[in-house]
Amino acid sequence: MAMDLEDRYGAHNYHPLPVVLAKGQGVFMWDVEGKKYFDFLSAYSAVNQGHCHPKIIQAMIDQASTLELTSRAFYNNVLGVYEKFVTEYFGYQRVLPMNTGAEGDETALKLTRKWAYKVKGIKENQAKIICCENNFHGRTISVVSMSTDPQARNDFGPFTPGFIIIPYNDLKALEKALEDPNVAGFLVEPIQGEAGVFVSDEGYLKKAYDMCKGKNVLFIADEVQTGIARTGKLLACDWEGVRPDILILGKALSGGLYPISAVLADDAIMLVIKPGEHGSTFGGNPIASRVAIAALEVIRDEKLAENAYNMGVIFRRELEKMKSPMVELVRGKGLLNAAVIKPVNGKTAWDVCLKMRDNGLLAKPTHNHIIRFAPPLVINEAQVKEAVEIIHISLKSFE
Ligand code: IF1
Repeated sequence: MAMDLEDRYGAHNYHPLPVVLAKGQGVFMWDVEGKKYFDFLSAYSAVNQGHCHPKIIQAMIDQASTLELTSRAFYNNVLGVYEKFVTEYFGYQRVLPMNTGAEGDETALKLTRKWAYKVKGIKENQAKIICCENNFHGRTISVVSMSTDPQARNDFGPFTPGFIIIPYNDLKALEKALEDPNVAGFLVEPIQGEAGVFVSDEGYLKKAYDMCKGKNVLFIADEVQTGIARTGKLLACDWEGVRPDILILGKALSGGLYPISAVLADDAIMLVIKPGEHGSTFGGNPIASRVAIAALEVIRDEKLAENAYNMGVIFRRELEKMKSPMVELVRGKGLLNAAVIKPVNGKTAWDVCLKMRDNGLLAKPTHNHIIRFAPPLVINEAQVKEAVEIIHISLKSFE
């Protein structure tokens, strides 16, 4: 019924796994028939704090019934409190609040270009931004202009110019691209999510950062998916002690309740944008502000970065112990993991996901042969082991 309705009345821009969900709590979701599942997608890492976290829900209810939206035409009594909180939390001087991750990336691109002209002294319309092959930064025209994925890009041209695309995890290519004096920024995902949880070599981010500094180029990190404790540190860049010049956050900044994104930077960068030059009706609204504070408090109070690290170690170890002929490789950091699936008897990652669904665990394939495993960060050891058992039984059924 729900599937028919979506199929009949919705645009066909998705191909969901056939399961109709009706309820979520912590690491679990339930379908319309009451069947319980482990959530191993976490809404693409938006639900790091677990489904329906009571503290975040309460913040939302309180604010929604007090003051929901003022627009930025006026001040409200919550936004400033959030701005102080979030900047101190991540160690930046300023924040620019938006809604979706793609908007966060767009904001970072605009900020970088403005900075190029106002501060770096690049000639009008000449600024370039380096990005990486197989990136995923969202769905807007400018963002897909950076994409190398035909599905994301094809037939959406003409594209926004001004991007240099280099291979990910390739410092030589970066060095060469940085020779262009019109380069203003380097935009990178610390771990490439859509590409199939592709973890860069140790030291890549730090060296890339240093190379950017050497050329007065902004290092811009898209931590929309990797940020907020997912990889076992608050930010994935923390693994290499890199502090991005511009930091983009989204998804779990709200714990999944609401689209909230943020761009963080210091004065010298952020203040190049003046009143009227950028914004959003809903960005930084009172509900979002309160929800984001609560969501970040939960991350800190429940030590979710630490838990993500510990549970990730156990998860990868247990998955590798299975020695399934269908699992070619397990990779990831913290609780952002993927298994590369080798088809057996014509059965692909999609079939494995259907089988896992039948056995009570929800995950989604990416690129036909990779399954992403990213449960909410509140998962405990017994639950990790139970989930791995479900994965094990599911894989075994194809042998
Ligand atoms: C979809 C993947 C995940 C992102 C990074 C920005 C955005 C995303 C690093 C844009 C969004 C999503 C959106 C989701 C699928 C998804 C995804 F499979 F494509 F790769 F998470 F892994 N930067 N990622 O990962 O954020 O505008 O969507 O809020 O359905 O398109 P958004």
